[in-house]
Amino acid sequence: RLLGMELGTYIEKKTVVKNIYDLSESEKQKRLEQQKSDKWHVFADNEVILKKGYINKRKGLFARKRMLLLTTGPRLIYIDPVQMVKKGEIPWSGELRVEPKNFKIFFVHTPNRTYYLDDPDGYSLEWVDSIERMHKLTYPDSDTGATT
Ligand code: 4IP
Repeated sequence: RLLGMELGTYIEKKTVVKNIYDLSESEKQKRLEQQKSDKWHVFADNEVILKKGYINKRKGLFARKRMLLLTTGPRLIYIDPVQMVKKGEIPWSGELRVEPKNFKIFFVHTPNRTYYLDDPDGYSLEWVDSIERMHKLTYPDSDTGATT
């Protein structure tokens, strides 16, 4: 009985989380209005920020600390938090695939490049989950979205 209740709560939570990403136009406008006070809003190109956080992006020998934004669109935008300038974007496509390595490290595979990212706080699985959800919403017929 307890297990049944837990399962019910779990399914309910999953549904709620899905709705957060599948925003209606009016919800989007409301969220955008609230977001204007967010210092990262200017980088989001008038899209709703669904998830944000500091990650280290490795390229070659070195890793750079960046603020990563997942927005409706969907887009994955990374910003230099010291200079406060946008450094780039991870390109979205049906072929984008996200792969967790451990609690800190995750990869975002795109046709031309694999992005090596690490979340120093150890929430890599949240990133993987969020990106996969957005991928499934945007490319419902794609079967390459998940490796988990
Ligand atoms: C840079 O290394 C940074 O990692 C850049 O990241 C990266 O660009 C560069 O790769 C790489 O050479 P150094 O800072 O040690 O020179 P960022 O743009 O976040 O600053 P991207 O954006 O592509 O990861 P190249 O190959 O893009 O130049």
